[in-house]
Amino acid sequence: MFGSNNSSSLPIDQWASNSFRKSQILVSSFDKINTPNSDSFFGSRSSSQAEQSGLLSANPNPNPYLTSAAIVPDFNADGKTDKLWVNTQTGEIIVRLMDGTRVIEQGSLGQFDLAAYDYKIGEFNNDGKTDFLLRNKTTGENSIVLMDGTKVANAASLTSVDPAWTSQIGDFNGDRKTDIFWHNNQTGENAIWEMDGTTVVTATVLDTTDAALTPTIVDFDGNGKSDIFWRNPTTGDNSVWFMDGTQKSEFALQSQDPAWTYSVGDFNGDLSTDLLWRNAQTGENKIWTMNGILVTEGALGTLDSSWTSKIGDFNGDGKTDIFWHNGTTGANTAWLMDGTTVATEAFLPTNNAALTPSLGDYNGDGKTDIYWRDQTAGADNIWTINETTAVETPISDADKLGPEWYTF
Ligand SMILES: [Ca+2]
Ligand SMILES: [Ca+2]
Ligand SMILES: [Ca+2]
Ligand SMILES: [Ca+2]
Repeated sequence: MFGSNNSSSLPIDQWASNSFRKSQILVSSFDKINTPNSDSFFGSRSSSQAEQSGLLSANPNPNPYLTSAAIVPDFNADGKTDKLWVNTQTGEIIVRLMDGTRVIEQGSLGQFDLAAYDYKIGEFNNDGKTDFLLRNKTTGENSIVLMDGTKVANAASLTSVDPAWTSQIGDFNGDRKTDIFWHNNQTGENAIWEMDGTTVVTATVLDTTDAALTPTIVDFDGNGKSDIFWRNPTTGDNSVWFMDGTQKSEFALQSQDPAWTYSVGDFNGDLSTDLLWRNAQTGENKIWTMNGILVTEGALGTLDSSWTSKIGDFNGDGKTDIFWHNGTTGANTAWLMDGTTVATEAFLPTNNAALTPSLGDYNGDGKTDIYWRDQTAGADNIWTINETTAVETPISDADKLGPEWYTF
């Protein structure tokens, strides 16, 4: 299954399904893709590697975790986060290029059977523009779609992989081209495809893990090559595979009670992935800054379960900050982080609790902004953020999208 390199040219309208079923499954699965626990985090790009590649980001933020087109959608490589929208009635997916609070261009990727299709974003050819890995979860078919602005530059089908396998993206050999990590949730089997554009360069089977373990892509040693963090959510045991291409070195990490869940960021700005732990029962939060397998733990304030977190960088210093939104009251706050401590707490305005936030740097100034989606009325607005202040600008009437459209 993993041994062949079966790329072939594939017009975009062939992999677009003609089934237009409305699907709540889509919405929930896309939500899952966008929760911090399942975000794929890349090996970071050191400045020297970036200089060597000749592809310094157009965004001034020093931390690639929030500027890499492999992680944050940027289809035209201008350093400004772009937006993906999905129509849950027709299955159409569109790309909107953003410039601050304006939509500067829009393009359609076609219509998909939303119950079957799953996507991951990545950057498979190192041109600084976000690409897609599309997977049909029903048939196991996969394809790569290389983007150039709102246009498809190239698309190719890859070898099919049985639906029991799930994909995650990383860069295991540090060549700044997204690779694919495959994990079989039923058997614990694992594999890596090292990619070059639409070509699978190598397909390597890795050791099988206990099927109870869940993998997350990280870079705990900050060497620009993705690692795999393994957690047993039942026992609380943790371990890591440090990767060098498809070669692994396995180490145990300290365990953490199963009541705690985690998301990833880089809270001290050293380009090694750190973990934000949250205990939803007690509301406790804490951070592990990672240096290889060495953990520095720091406790943060307590927030009850009506609060959910997303990561950004609101002062543009390269240290990941934490945005908290209260889904019950509409209250918002941001913790500007310095390692394991909250350097500044920004008490942001309260808004309608029904609005859904999505984070990105839409004006490309290195500081994360917040897009507020009004799913009912379509009266969306953007908060352009600078440290602890937010300036609100409504999306123009011409760019309003109806309630069947979801963004992430
Ligand atoms: Ca852009
Ligand atoms: Ca790679
Ligand atoms: Ca770090
Ligand atoms: Ca910004």
